[in-house]
Amino acid sequence: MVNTDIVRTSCATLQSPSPKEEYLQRFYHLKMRRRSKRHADPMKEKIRAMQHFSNLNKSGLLGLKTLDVMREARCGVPDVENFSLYPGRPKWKSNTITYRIARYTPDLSREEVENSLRLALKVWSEAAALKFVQVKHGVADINFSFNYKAHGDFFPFDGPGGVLAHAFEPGDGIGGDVHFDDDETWTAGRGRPGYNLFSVAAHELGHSLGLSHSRDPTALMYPKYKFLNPATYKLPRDDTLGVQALYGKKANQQRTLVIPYKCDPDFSLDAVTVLGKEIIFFKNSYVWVRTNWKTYWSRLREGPQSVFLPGIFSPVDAAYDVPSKRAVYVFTGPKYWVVQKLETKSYYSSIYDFGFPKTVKQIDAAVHVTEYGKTYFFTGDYYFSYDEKQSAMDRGFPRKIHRDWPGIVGKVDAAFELNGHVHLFCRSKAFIFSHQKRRLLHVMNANAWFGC
Ligand code: 2NI
Ligand code: ZN
Ligand code: CA
Ligand code: ZN
Repeated sequence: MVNTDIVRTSCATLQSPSPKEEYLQRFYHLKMRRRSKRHADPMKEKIRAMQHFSNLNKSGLLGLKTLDVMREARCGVPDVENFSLYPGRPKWKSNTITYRIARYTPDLSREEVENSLRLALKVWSEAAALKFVQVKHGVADINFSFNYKAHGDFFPFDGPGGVLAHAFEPGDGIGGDVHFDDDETWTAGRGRPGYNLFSVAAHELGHSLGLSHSRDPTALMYPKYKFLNPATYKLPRDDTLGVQALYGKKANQQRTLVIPYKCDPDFSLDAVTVLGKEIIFFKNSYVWVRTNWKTYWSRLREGPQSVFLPGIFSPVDAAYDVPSKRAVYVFTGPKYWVVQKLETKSYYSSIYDFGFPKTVKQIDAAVHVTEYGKTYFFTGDYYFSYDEKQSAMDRGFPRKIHRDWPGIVGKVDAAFELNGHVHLFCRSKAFIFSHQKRRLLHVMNANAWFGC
């Protein structure tokens, strides 16, 4: 949620350093979130978001560099990613979501309100694995209501114009609810003065589902009103990617899972990572897991990737873990996910956070070498060295892979480290290097780990 008057401001220079809160409120929607115990320090979170956007170290603390950026001349449009989710990725636990129309507007008939809202819901349920069920009594996840001025939350409406509506991110109580400003004139068609209810409701529902504003001007979640024709409107690509990141694709859009045949002589991998005592192997959204019980390796466990990494639907390109950060980084295309504790909290961001040039579109393989605190990223014929402590790329990179990793021809599919040995997977082979000696020790079949 954001005030339209903020969005409408044109570029302006902040001359004297304004109070920090004001800056964060203005550009990072500080205060605009539902009050919740989970997000104990909204200020810190907003500082992090701002640091993320400005490519600063995401400490959540106000350092000199951060303060400098805040003082810089800038435009009145909030910084938002193309599509963007709320911090902590709040979402509904079930893909079936209930809604209720709690208060109607005198501007339209009940039928017009219900039709407009139903069509707005359909925009989202056609784009992702979601189902909406209307309830007429009792508790619903999403409550729609028309209100004016102060109406019981901390965001009073402002009379005609300005803010048209607002909505709360998924959660209990007021979470997910959509409020329309009844000082506006609501319409069910076009032409007449006023705002089209379908268009505003479709946008607000994005917030109710867990999407915040997008900076893609063609997106529904772009914070500028436009009339949308309910008969022909289809959710734009940016918003579709956003809602699918939370709820997955509709069943008929999912690729049917083909379990790769692990003992195929041509078997290759997409990604491998170590996680605590386990090694996780990825191929076509399917995983195999081996556990090390000090003296022996457990029997192989396997299953669809979504069982191990809920919410990550795309095939994994690369993955690595940093034991000191208790985190696994999972790469799919230009995005990466940080998985903090398997099954629980994970969030994602852009690979350009790491400092990759824009020519890099995806990562082929990644491995963290604990002893040196370095992570190597392989992409095409090149590799990068990233310093986890400094959160920065090392100088002198990228370098050609074959110059430093003798024996490797072409790209690396997957990589992991175990007991000081770096394993690089290329097509059907695994190359094992001594990291210290920078020497190739031996080569084996990629599926040797599977007992083939
Ligand atoms: C704009 C402003 C608004 C509510 C909805 C919109 C909107 C944005 C994009 C489309 C349609 C409607 C499209 N396509 O209310 C003003 C408060 N703001 C800025 C919000 O974003 N509320 O969610
Ligand atoms: Zn909005
Ligand atoms: Ca208003
Ligand atoms: Zn409200």
